[in-house]
Amino acid sequence: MANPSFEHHRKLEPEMIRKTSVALAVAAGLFGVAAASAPAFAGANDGKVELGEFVLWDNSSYSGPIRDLAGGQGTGLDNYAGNGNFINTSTSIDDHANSIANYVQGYGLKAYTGSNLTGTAVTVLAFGLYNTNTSYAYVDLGALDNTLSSHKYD
Ligand SMILES: [Ca+2]
Ligand SMILES: [Ca+2]
Repeated sequence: MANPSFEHHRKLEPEMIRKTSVALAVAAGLFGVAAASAPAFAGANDGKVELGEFVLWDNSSYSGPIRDLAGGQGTGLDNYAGNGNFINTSTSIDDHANSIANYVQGYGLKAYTGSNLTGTAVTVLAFGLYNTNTSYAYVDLGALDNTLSSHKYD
């Protein structure tokens, strides 16, 4: 059942989504050789948004301090409390995310307001997917701003 609190707050930004896709395609084309020789998951927790990551921002509109987590089934953080801060800040990711995006292709997740996958859940689709009520990216979390505390991939 759709969470009515998101109906009026969620705003898809297809223009940004297209730009991101183009940027990734261009980077892959220009730096394909270098990328191919890099470790597969070297990019997590480096503050750069990359495919294969679940990304949290302190502020809405994908702005402010960022934390890029390893994504996919069986990986990534389940509980945010005690598991670090936004990159180069002293702000815990726990209860501070205002925008989120899943850059993992083929796998969605649920993010929860409580630790250990409790409380109210936000459904986050696999990278690039969105429909009327859910998306792979949320420009803000409405009533759930600054509340997320855990997540798990489907
Ligand atoms: Ca990264
Ligand atoms: Ca915040």
